[in-house]
Amino acid sequence: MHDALGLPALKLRGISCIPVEVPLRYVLGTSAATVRAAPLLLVEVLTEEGVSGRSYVFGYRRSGAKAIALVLEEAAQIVQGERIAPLAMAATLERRFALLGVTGVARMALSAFDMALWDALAVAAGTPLTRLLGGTPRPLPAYNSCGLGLMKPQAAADEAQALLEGGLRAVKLRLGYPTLAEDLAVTRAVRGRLPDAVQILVDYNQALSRVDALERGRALQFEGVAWLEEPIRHDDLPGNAEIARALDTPLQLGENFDGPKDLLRALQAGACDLVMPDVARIGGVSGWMQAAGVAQAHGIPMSSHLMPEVSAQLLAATPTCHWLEYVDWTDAIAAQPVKIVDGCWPMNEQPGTGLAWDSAAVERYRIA
Ligand code: SMN
Ligand code: MG
Repeated sequence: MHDALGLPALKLRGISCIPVEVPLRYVLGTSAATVRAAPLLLVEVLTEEGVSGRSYVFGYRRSGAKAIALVLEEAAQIVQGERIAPLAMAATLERRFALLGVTGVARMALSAFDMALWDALAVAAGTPLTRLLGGTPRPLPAYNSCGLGLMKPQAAADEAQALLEGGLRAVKLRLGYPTLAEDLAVTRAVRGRLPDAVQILVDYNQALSRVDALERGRALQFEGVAWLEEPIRHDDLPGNAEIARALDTPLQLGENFDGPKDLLRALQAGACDLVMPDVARIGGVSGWMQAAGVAQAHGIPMSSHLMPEVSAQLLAATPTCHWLEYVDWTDAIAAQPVKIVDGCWPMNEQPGTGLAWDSAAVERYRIA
């Protein structure tokens, strides 16, 4: 059976969830936690027609990946046998999970489900996901977000230089050292080592108080930094608005937006100049596209957070597309790791999101 667009009708048969923990090539020490290995949940939606749709999410902790799997398995049971329709399924599931609260782990589970459903539709249609969303596959400017955790200035400069492989033209530096002097020393060491044309983005992972953020932000304005990310608690919207108004450096928020409503609230509060939703928290592909409309209406550039494979498909259909956050975390399990070309994430005409795993590697890193 096909619908009016010629898309095959797909019926949900079930879901498979595999938690893995993949080693990271670059250890990432943030002001909140040190990440040495990434717990990921690999998701596959199965249909009666034999087409499958894939997604994955970063679980942050092993327990996170496993908890997301539990919720996801129950969610899939609720809509099992129904025709795949991401928006209709999201409406049903958000209602059924309303009392638990569609946030945190539950939000990530429903987002992962939505992403896999969209992948199945695009695979069945034989088209890249971005085309199904109205976009066109094209190389996307990416910044390297691997490594550059909290470390000594010299080590940071060395690592930053190595991170320009593939012609990448921007890197992300984590700050939030005990003192402003240390933040400045590391930023200057990295700035001094990289060509002027390479942008440095800095991320505090919510480490600062409002007062400290104003002081450190004012100092960093003269250090050649292209954005200041999450200086204080992400949900202190008046505080972020105050900092955004006080500084020339654009303020970036988004990885903690819980659904499109959070992006709207942040923009209505003037809390940031730039947004970078995480597809696994913003509500999957469906939530991302809704958020992209809100960002466009406010004239705000939109970047992505992690999961570059899926994010690339979405950014290519995002009117205010800005930067793709590149990480190499799935290289250890990908059937064909993606290589950056001339500073860009390459896109091709592969159907869906193009996610495909090396099954032996998945078994090697499986944690349950
Ligand atoms: C980040 C968050 C979580 C895990 C790794 C890195 C960071 C980012 O805040 O923006 O990439
Ligand atoms: Mg961040």
